[in-house]
Amino acid sequence: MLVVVPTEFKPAEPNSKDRYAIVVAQWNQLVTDKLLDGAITTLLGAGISEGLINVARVPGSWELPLAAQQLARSGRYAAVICLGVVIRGETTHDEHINRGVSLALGQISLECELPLPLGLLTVNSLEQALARAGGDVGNKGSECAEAALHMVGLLKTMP
Ligand code: DLZ
Repeated sequence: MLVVVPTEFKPAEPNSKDRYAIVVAQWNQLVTDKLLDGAITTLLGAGISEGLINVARVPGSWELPLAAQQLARSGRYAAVICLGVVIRGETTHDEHINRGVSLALGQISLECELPLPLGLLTVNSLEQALARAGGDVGNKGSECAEAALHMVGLLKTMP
């Protein structure tokens, strides 16, 4: 039997005054546009108005961290959602991009004390990417927006 009831931090409801940034890569735009749609739809569904959602398009996933860092440091945003798609090719470029971008975004998140959900699809094919952008495996852009809302709300309730 549970004798002690622990205090659990529950995410606060989304604040309709919070501003959200989305950085999205233009490489594989067929897919990243769907991720972007998913993220925006989820934020709108949570009561965040269109005017408080800012989008920055960068050339490729490699450029996500620099743009995300500038937005995060501005202090204007509750979270910066990062979206990109890296498809494995004949060389190991994908591994370098994936590792570098993931590490950099993680560092920015900790340094800026801001949620930076990682919506970087690291896939073997376009089919796998499409499946994760509104197909059989859901929409990772939408999931990132959910993660952003959750973390923003959770951090508000924690010391
Ligand atoms: C160069 C490159 C390659 C080969 N593949 C991808 C990819 O699959 N996904 C992606 O988002 N970006 C790719 N890029 C572009 C790099 O991210 C970057 O934009 C360029 O190297 C310029 O810095």
